[in-house]
Amino acid sequence: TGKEHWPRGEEEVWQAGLRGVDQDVPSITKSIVNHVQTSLARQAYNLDDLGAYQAAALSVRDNLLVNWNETQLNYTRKNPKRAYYLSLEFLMGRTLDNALLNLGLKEQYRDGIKKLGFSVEDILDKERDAALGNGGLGRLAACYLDSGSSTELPLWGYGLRYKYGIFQQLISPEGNQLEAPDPWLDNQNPWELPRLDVTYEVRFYGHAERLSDSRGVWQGGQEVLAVAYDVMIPGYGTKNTNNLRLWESKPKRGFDLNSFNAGNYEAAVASSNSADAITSVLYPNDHTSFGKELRLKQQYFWTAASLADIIRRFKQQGKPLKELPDFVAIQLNDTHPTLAIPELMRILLDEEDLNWEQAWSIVTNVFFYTNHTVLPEALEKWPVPLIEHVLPRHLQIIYDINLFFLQAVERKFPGDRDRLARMSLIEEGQPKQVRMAHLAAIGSRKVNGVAELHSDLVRTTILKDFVEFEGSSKYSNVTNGITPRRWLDQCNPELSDLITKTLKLDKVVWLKDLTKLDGLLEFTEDAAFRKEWAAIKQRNKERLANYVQTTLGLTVRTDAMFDVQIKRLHEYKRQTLNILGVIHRYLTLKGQTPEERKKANPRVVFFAGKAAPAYYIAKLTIRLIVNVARVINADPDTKDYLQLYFLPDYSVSLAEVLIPASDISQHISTAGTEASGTSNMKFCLNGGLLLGTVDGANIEIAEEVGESNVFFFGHLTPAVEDLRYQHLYHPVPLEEKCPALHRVLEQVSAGLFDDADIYEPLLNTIRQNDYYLLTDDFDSYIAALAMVDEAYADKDEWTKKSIRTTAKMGKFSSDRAILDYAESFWNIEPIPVSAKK
Ligand code: HBZ
Repeated sequence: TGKEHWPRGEEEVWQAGLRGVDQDVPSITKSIVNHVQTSLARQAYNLDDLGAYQAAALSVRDNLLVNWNETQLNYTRKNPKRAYYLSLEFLMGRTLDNALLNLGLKEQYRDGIKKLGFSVEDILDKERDAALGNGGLGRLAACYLDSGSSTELPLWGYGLRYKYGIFQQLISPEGNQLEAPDPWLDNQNPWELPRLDVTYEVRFYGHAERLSDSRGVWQGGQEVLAVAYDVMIPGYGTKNTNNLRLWESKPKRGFDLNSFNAGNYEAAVASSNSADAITSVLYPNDHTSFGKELRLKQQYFWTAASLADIIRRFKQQGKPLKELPDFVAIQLNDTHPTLAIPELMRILLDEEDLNWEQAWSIVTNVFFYTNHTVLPEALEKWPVPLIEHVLPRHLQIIYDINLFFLQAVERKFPGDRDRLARMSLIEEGQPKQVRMAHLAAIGSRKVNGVAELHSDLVRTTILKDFVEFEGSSKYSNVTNGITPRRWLDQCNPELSDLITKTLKLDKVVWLKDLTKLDGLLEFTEDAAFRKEWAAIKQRNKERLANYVQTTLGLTVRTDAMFDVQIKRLHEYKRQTLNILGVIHRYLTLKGQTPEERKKANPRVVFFAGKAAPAYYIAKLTIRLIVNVARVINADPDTKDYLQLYFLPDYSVSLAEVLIPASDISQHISTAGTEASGTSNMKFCLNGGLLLGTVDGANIEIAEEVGESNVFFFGHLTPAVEDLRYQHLYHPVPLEEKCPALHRVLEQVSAGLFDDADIYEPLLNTIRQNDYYLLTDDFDSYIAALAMVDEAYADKDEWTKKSIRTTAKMGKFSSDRAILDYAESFWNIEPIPVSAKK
């Protein structure tokens, strides 16, 4: 009857009070003005761009909430199986522009904002990035949420509401990276809805007792409150608007009343502070695991609150817990949420009274684990004594899981003690450590890597024993994807319009079925189309040059090739190879006569990226880039042919300016080290060509766009192990092995760019064991750069390559990736909000 949803009052009165989504300019301006008047308590005469941004954002949020409410009500009515994406990072960037595009209200808002005396571009620029992530892993989570809503899947995200996101990067005059806090919430955040009534208590420390073989009880210690903040995730071209629930920690009220009563006010306040501390800051380390207690508390706090919320929602249906896997799928984004596995066991055993087999069968059908790296130093391990101290009951459960698991391994491989030691959840040592990837793998229904090569490496290296034990069907691949809404339509509106016009399709159609881009292929031979295509690239280069001019006061020439490498600074990503290549080019130019130089292809090289604050070698690489830039940009002999910029404080918003402006981008990790890479996809989608190694998703991009449209170089994955062995046991002096690189290092050592000696620790990583194979790949890298120059010399042919590249990027939409997770892993279906039941 529908009546059950109107439990009180008169339905008509309720209906009359409900608002819909604003559609026309007058309702939009009215809503903005209302927010200026009441939410901001300001007036037309004293409203600045920031105020206008806030009022516009609040009005957009009202519209999002209409759809969000309808979506959630629809889910509650239909009770479908739902999926939850647990990620410690969501690198969302800005929201306003994206929300307008997804709602299809960009033009109406542009007009309305203009009528109010503001420009939409100016106010979009007032928004701070929500930078709750380090890099690829966090941005992937954000793309997946966009795709989940756009494909109408019942998919929620769960994460933490960090008070401070990734640090702000400053560059000192000497070229050193400095870190400043990112107080992104200081101007209020219109995109979140505090749910102060949705709270859970999360326990730490205390003591655990065993009550029987499998049951236990955990008491005492400290209890902290988790408070929900909801962020609306609008789909593109649909009303479906999913939820991202972020938890904030706060002290449980009255929790330390004893201290207050005893007159110990300060101690009581101090322990309150420690509850707040849990969600105060995002850890800025990618690809390292280093056992900090506060990080462990973040992980448990978030998984415990999220699971409690998921189970409460499931229980509202009144179904028995054994049906949990029929209604809930939980994706673990890397091992960071792995404590969810023992936590769900604890709930089922200790609170719900299930036996071990029942509980383990539920757990292993609910969880799915995505691995994002095979680098040994990045695999998470937690010291046993630390877990014992913070989560004593969970340690007991982990030991029990391990016991049953190793017994099963022993049955299949009797007497193979080495295998047991390799597979154990516990690594022997001082102290013993829990191997989180092993726990995630055995506790999950499926395990996947993020590109074909990477998933193969997962199966054949880090989880080889597990594949042998459990069979290979559990170990799978889902190649990453990116959302074409943000990474084409939003960041490159002119190209998006040209594509729409050329394909003669509604843009909603191709943005939701990106393989439609294929239709551009037939226009590669159309000279007028190529001209428009190239002109858009040129204007995007000018937009970037403008940005550099206004933010850094530097003048970038826009008639040169734009060569871009933007990503976290890491030895495996080999920014060092790139900067040494730049120096090589500089030295070559310096050695030429002015006449010879005129033949050079002018190049502007851009770097951007942050280094983990304690990663000394990565910070030294930044310093080298900055100082090389200082010298070569000032050199009158070469500055017409080579310019170099390090753009500080890389972010999602800066990426949106850089990516559409690139002619060539570099993805040059040592083969076998970059799990996938996703910026490679973004550049290619925007018609930038790729210079890279045969690694990660570069391989699949080349399969799609054709090897003639990418520039590959370097050794292949199977050679890497041997080469490293050679370095250790049969080293060849650098001047023999790679004279060109030797010459470059000599110049750096001699102090051509900075104080002599300052870069010795960095250069020694290459001279000594050269783990990332720069000495093996340098010559082929330089050769590949020369091929790029040669290809770029024929502008028209280059434009054809650019068009062909964009045309063949359909596979890399995150819609394809999320639908693959939905169908092959989660077994969930689209639940369109518009369709009546
Ligand atoms: O995940 C990246 C991979 O390096 C990249 O190849 C892949 O495309 C991307 C998405 O699958 N991994 C990360 O970005 N990892 C982190 O940022 C990270 C953060 C905290 C950690 C460990 C890793 O504790």
